[in-house]
Amino acid sequence: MKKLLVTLFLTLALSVAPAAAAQRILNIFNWSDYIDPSVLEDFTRETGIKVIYDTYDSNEMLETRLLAGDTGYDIVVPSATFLQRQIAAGVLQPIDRGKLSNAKNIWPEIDAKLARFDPGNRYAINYMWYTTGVASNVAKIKERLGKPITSWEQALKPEWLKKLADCGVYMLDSPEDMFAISLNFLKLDPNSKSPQDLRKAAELLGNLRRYVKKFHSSEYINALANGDICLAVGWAGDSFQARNRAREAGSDVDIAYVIPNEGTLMSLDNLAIPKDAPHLAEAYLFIDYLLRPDVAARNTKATGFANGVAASRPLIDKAILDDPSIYPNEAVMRRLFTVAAPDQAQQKLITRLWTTVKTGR
Ligand code: N2P
Repeated sequence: MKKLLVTLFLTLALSVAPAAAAQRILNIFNWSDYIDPSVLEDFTRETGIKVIYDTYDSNEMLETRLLAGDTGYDIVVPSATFLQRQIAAGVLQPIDRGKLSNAKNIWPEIDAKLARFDPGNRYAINYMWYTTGVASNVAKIKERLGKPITSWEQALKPEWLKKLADCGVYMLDSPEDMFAISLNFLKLDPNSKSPQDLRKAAELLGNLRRYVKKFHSSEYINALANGDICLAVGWAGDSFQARNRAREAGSDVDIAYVIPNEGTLMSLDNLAIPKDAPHLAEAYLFIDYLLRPDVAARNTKATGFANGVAASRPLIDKAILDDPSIYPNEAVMRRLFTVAAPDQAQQKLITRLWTTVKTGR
């Protein structure tokens, strides 16, 4: 009898104990190289919430998961154009800013830019914003072109690019970026979705394929830092990370990032919560944590990307804050444009043209 009672007690205790001590969890799906890893550790230390952190390097990859439903993620970070489509598709849930004590730190001008994609700022909060430009190995470019990169010509014209093919060229595997900069370079509307214009851009890009070592959206950071490539059409912060990695390794590789004269695409990446997020309270806590000025400043310092928290600016190194290729000033801002999301039919054409650009088929 006594034995039975003990067994009963143990069974009961065991069935209750795990629930009482249940570990709080947060599942995050974010871009690679896009956070200071110590921010995640500190969040866990402060809240006891365990973070499971997965990464991607393309909006297409995220969107496929979101549209398939039931991602298991609590936080995702789509770029604004994709966000717009995901809101329409009903795969995200509204964010109640009243539940975020740090919502007051949100940068109003950036929030207004985001509102073009998320009317009323209902579904997302800006995380980082940035440009698409040209990162290059200063010494190798000087040697081969005789001058630094200043224009899209040097990246998008075969006469120039062929001089760099042997030292390695990467381009983003991101049709949104590549079509927008190509249309702009061709003096067409960078936002154009007309099949005729898109075909012209695809032709321009297809003619460069033979000089491009790889279309990829994250490997270029290390490839630049290691001196394996000398030019990448890439994103601002990633280019600064390449420069910093080379410096930290004590190598003599120097990486420059340029917003070409003709102007470029400005994009916004944003915190959003999938409709079926299993850990909603934890997601809110994390968004609120990222909106703390000190945390946002640390993420900018680690990634080289400008964040959406206005109140973080006094805490950011002057070298970063005063660098117009990270925090564009008025003059640079005038050369930046944003684009709208393509509809489904337009997206289909873009995807098909992009495959042809990359493979020739
Ligand atoms: C982070 C890249 C984020 C910018 N490595 C592209 N969304």
